[in-house]
Amino acid sequence: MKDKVDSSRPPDKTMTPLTQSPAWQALQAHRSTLSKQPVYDLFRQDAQRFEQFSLHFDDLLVDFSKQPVTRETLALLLTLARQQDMENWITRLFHGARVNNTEDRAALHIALRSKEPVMLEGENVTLKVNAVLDQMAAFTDKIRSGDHKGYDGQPITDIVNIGIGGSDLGPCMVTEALKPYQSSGIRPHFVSNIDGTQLYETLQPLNPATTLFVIASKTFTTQETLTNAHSARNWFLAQGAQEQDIARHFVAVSTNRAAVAHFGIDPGNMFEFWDWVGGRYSLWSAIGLPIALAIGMDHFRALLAGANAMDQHFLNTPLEKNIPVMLGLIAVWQINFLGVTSHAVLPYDQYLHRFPAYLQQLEMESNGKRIDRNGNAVDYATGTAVWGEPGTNGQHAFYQLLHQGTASISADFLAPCQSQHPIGNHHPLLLANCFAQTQALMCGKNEQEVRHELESSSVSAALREKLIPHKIHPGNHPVTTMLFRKLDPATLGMLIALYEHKVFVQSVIWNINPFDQWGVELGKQLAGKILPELEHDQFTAAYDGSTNGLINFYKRYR
Ligand code: G6Q
Repeated sequence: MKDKVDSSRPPDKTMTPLTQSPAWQALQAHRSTLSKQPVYDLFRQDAQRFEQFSLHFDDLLVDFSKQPVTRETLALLLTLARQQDMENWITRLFHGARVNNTEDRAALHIALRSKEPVMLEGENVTLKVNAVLDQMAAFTDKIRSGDHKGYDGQPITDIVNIGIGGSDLGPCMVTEALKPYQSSGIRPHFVSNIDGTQLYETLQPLNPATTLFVIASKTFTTQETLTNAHSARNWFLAQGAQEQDIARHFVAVSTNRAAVAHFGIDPGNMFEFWDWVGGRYSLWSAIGLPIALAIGMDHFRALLAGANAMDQHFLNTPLEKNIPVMLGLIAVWQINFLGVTSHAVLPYDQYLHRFPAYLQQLEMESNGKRIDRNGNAVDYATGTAVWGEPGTNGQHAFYQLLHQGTASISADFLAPCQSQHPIGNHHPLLLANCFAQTQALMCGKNEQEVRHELESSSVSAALREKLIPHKIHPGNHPVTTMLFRKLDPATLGMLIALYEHKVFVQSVIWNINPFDQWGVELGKQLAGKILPELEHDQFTAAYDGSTNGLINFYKRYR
């Protein structure tokens, strides 16, 4: 068994500098005083609590007044942030320092949406960024206007993005979220899974003569993507297209020009990005090509502008008014001091239905680390499981666990004030549910309230006493609510950048590198080792007992 991380254990000489530090210890002591106070009581004590514990930026409101925090908690968290040199880390991120220390490179996604020149080791990378944006604009215009014709002279009607992880989740989430902005009639599709079922189901209704494939892979070596890309090409040729038609129907997005050429795509049909763009931070780069093809370049640039506005807020706002900083610090409070192990993302906007999956990667791949920047094991939690579904669906499924389960779960509720489709009273009903859930999670329902409710019902006295414990809701769950005017490209860009920076803030507190992903690399190696074993019919005894058993069962029944 691996050592368990326990942030609540008493001080001893094996503790890391972080958990030994005065700021951490002060928060530890503060926790024991606060845990007895229900959050709704804090509203009674402080009439200004909502104003004091919420932040505005443009048309975005972030309300963390329902979080179990006091002014003292925030002051102690800000002391922790200063102790961990937060301002300096933010500056280093924006100035192209090699913050990704294990891969010895910068993480300069902010340059992809910057209006000002961004320097990386003496080079103005904004020039390269703008050149690729111009290339994307020209191509997008040709496809959307119908000027680019497929091999039989018809315009393109369908785009299939083939990529996985960071080369799929961001573009797919944004394309879904901004569906109302898709005006050209071009239909986007996303294939990520190596399971042939996804490729089959996607291609089956498509006409190869009007389909454009975007092969998206930073490395252009990823097994899933290359396998899907080869099969897509075989399908394309098997349907009657010729080798020379590939140039009109396949483009690549990558950092690896040689591998793109080797696959058979003319590097002239390649959209470049760079090693200082991490996969899960890449939707702003050429990896966003399917977004631009779906919604047009003006909307794509509005998405970038929204992200840039949040970047400027993050870089220039004092820590106590800085939304990503405050949300990151509150997450640290929940995870390291309140024992939260799981985080629900609950968008009350159907267009955000892929947002939880996107954030799952952003948060869990970035901060799912157990070794700090100095190579030492941590003795504190560095993240939670992230999951979620759009409201109100989740209310009829897993919210029960949030309200009355034993697990300690935090939640972000997100909702637009304006619906893209204001049908009847759907939107007020949707938001009534959103507000009611955040209220119930904070206030709960105590014994007195349950008793009162049952007394005014027809339930017998005997049954009433039996039911009371089952109907009590403890409340005091850590909830943040984000409201915004409407889910438009700029607002979405702002929201995504907010979460990117929140994840970075947490990593600074935890002294970990959020920009590498050695666990993902391990997965890429392992499948390659087993594959040769599946290419013959002899039973194997080469692995552990379970793995042998699984392989041999498969061989028997395939
Ligand atoms: C993201 C990760 C990972 C990556 C995929 C696809 O930050 O590194 O999700 O995006 O493994 O990699 P390629 O783009 O290189 O195919």
